[in-house]
Amino acid sequence: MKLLGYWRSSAAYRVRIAFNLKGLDAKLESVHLVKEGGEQHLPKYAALNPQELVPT
Ligand SMILES: N[C@@H](CCC(=O)N[C@@H](CS)C(=O)NCC(=O)O)C(=O)O
Repeated sequence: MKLLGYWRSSAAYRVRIAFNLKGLDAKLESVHLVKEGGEQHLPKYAALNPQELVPT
């Protein structure tokens, strides 16, 4: 399982807390929300999450 998020994202942080409580292991991948206008708006990411928000 993969979790795409950003270290400053409270929404992604809440998912990491839930995964820990459930004992689930996820590979974390960073989506930089600021760099180059936000990697969440890149077509590659938008294809995974059309809301263009983290986490996915
Ligand atoms: N309701 C959404 C909220 C997600 C959300 O707001 N994520 C913020 C970071 S905490 C985000 O991706 N912001 C990027 C942007 O607004 O472009 C969820 O819980 O998944």
